[in-house]
Amino acid sequence: MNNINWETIKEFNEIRFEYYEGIGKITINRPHKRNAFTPLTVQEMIEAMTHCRYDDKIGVVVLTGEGTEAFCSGGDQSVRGHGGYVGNDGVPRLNVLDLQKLIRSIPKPVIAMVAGWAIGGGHVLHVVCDLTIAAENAKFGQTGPKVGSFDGGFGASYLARIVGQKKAREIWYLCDVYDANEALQMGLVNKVVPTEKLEETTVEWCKKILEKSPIALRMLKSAFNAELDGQAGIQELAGNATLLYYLSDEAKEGKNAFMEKRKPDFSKFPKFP
Ligand code: S0N
Repeated sequence: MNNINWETIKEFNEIRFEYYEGIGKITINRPHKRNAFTPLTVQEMIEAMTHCRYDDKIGVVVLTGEGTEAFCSGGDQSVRGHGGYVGNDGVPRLNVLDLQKLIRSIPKPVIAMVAGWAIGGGHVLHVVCDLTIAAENAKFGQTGPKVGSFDGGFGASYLARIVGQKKAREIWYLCDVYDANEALQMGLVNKVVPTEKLEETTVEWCKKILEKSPIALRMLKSAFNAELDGQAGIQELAGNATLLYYLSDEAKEGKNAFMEKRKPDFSKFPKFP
């Protein structure tokens, strides 16, 4: 029984943004287009994801699509113009790349809750999430070489880290569709559940995560990222180390000494082996 009462955090045009017991849920709300995203959809997701980052009540984020037909079918081909996806301002852009980076850098776990199609840029969105829970009806794949595009960033390299080089090349070169169990076998999703249990299971997973230490989760996410993200990944991990250091008496002694116009005394702090 699904008796989860989501409360609206903020009204948007192309997404829904809701809250329930520590969980922020972002739902692409364009089911008539199989939840394809426009520049506005992405801009709204970036705003919601940024809210999740700064809202202390939110410990985990769920990204999903409205209905059971699709999680997301990628960029809305009807607004793809000369040089990107064209928004109401007439400017072509590919702002989904900013969203991908935000999903990876927000220091809270992001779970993709996938029913139906996760295809093209919509597939990459679930790939960059920390975890994916799939309904039995979920279908996964890339379409780029069929529709005149490709994602050579996380959509290629991070996908290859997840499923291996051979499989990632197969996914992109053949543009085949994989069902939920095939996705599970290749490590592309964490769990497959009956479609009617998808939200219930996702909330159960969120609750288990919410019981855990937020700083441990934060450090782990940045550690997983650092392994792949080079200098930017090290910066993220190091930023978290700095956060922890700021919390220590040793770091506070440096700041206090400066403010009190005296020499800092670090002699009492241990020099760990
Ligand atoms: C999703 C599919 C497989 C669903 O098939 P189904 O269930 O048979 O439904 P349809 O009748 O086909 O669709 C229902 C209605 O929805 C519209 N629609 C579906 N997907 C899109 C879409 N992506 N854009 C616009 N409209 C869409 C249909 O047209 C239909 O509308 P009506 O009823 O009016 O006819 C199937 O629909 C499908 O294959 N969709 C296209 C999937 C696709 O190719 N997506 C785009 C892939 N490219 C990107 O996502 C690029 C963006 C990107 O992320 C990126 C990132 C970094 C670097 C590069 C890129 C890049 O690739 O450019």
